Amino acid sequence: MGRINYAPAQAKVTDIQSLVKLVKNDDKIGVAGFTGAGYPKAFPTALAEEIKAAHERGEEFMVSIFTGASTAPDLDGVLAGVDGVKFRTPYNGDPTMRNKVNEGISLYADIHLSHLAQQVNQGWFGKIDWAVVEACQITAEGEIVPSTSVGNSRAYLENAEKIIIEVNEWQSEDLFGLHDVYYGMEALPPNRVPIPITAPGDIIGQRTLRVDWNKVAGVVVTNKPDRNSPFKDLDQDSITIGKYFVDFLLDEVKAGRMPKNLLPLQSGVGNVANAVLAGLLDSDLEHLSSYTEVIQDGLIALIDSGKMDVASATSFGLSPEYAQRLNENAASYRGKVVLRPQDVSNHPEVVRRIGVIACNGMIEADIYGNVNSTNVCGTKMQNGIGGSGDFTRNAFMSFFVSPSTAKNGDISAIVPMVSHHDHTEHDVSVIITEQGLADLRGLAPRQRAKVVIEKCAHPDYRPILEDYYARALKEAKGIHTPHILSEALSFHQRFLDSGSMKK
Ligand code: 0RQ
Repeated sequence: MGRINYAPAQAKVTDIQSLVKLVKNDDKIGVAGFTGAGYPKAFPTALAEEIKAAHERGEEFMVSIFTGASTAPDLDGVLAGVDGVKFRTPYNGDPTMRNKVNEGISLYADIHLSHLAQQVNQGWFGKIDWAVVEACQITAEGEIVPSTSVGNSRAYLENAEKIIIEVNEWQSEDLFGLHDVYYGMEALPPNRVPIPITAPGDIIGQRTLRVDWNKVAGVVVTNKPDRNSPFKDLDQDSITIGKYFVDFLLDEVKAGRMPKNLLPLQSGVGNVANAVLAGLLDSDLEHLSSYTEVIQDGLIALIDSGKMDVASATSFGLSPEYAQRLNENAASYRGKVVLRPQDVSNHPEVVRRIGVIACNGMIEADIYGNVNSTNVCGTKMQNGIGGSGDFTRNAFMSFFVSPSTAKNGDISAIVPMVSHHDHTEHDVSVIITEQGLADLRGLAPRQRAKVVIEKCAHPDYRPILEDYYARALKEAKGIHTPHILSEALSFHQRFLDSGSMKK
């Protein structure tokens, strides 16, 4: 099989420069791509050049970018770099785009990843002008074999007025067979039926994405790798956090509350969450499974070691070394890896039914167990909520992990009150830092405060947290959740004023 096996698709092969000339100021563009995997490689740079040239001529030219999740410097980075993005959703991890959002040049809607497809279908953002997707192959029937992610491509292909397909020869053709595209999500209440997944490996849809060829403006051939950033080396804190996580789960098995092969695992984005998986690799656990959003190196290592039977997600998010491993052996992951649209991979119904163990990174937690995953000091966007809410709220048990301090100890990850709420105390079962593990299950707020401060706070911050809590107990009018409101955000204010949360 070649890459483009459908005659009408061959007839539409063209160059990207002529296609980006069709894009207009204020267009809304739904692109493939998730965690730096499976995004279009040629379109964004060519569009950024058009935008730059228009700005040099004094013309207005900005677009709205809808994705699966984070992309790469050659998508978010280049478009943000020319001040080309008016509106961005649902998730970003790119530093240039982050700066434009925090400087107020780009608007950013931080949306639960499982929600966006339905919102697009419902027209919450108006009409979508373009879908730009990456394929590793176009089948003889004219359908798309996605590459290393599925994300929101199904929704963008269905809703967009015009379509551009990039066939990336760098991606392995053997990715065929790894995808499961479910077309049962369009039904609206009251006509919805259950998503028929009862185990992570269940296949419920088709292998390919459908395309209306009347809408296709052009097909472009590329040959470029995914972003594939390396993970940071495992540091001692991450290893310690991973060990707490695994030991806790082993105790649950011993207590008879969890099966010997645990329950399907979800592991969040980021270095710490990836490192936690390494803890499982060193354990005796077998026949593990994963129902998650991104397959990072840690999950591939578990599959390769034989400890994990199957992982369901919407995307890969690999280092260059692991991306090469996947590219050379993609066929060997059939039956072991399933990539789904993100409204299925992250769907609360499935997460609740199969009993996912969710483990996500955080910016900070407060002494009562509320978690901020997104806004540094309450106002500055880091990445976004991503899928952490989809999983946390519906998990069998939800963990949040972080080093106890950030920025060389000047920031405490445990604060009196979080400066932005993403995950409330009602949804957080366990918090882990390198200092220890706070098991919050079954505890009321005043019981929680003691455990969080004692187990998770860094010794440099423990005394000032204890002092705050003791005074809040005396001064607060109602002490169900004791707070001194005028002081609750004093750690953050001190950091902004002096560069450190320390007194
Ligand atoms: O900054 O990059 O400038 O050094 O945040 O922090 O400690 O390396 O941790 O990579 O695990 O990321 C919450 C951001 C943690 C991530 C977050 C700074 C820190 C560093 C990264 P530098 P670490 P991680 C989807 C799951 C939301 C989305 C999600 C995240 C940088 O986990 O984006 O969960 N989560 N998706 O210095 C100021 C603090 C800070 C701080 C950390 N308190 N104040 N800066 N940083 N804490 C579900 C899936 O299935 C994938």
